Amino acid sequence: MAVKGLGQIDQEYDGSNLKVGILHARWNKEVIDALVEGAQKRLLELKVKPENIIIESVPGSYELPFASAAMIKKHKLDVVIPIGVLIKGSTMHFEYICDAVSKALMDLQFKIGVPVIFGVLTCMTEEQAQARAGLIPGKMHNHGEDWGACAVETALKWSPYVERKI
Ligand code: RBF
Repeated sequence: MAVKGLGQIDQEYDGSNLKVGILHARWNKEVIDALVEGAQKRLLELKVKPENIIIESVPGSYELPFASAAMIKKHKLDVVIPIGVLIKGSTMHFEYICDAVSKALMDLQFKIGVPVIFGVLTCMTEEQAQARAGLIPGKMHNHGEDWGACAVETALKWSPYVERKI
């Protein structure tokens, strides 16, 4: 039994009244595609309607915070899942982007009053990223699935705007 990870959710949530955004970066596309697919799969399992899952993209992870804010407003989302894959290179770029993006996504929730899930992998190697997207058989599961589950639970329990729609 694994100690790390999301573990069982405390109930099967019904996301049929939710509008959910998935905003993904396009850097490290193989891993991104698997994570987006995992998030989408879990949202559908938790009854989010296909027409209420809006998927858009940005070039890189650095663009995620600003575009997340715009996407929430544009589509009146209940929750957004920004998805990015950052892999350490030979310069300090990685550290600056990881730091700026994680802080901006955290801050955005308080500014905008809508939950923002942290769907950003910050990996030292390509293999770490592939493993966390479920792309290496027998290693780890697809973290995109966890982000889908987090989005539904957090929006239903905590999003201030959800009740109006039910
Ligand atoms: N974006 C990512 O989403 N993941 C990366 O691993 C990544 N690495 C980058 C490395 C360098 C040297 C540069 C210049 C950009 C990188 N970006 C990466 C793109 C970045 O998030 C952003 O799109 C650009 O810096 C333009 O604002």
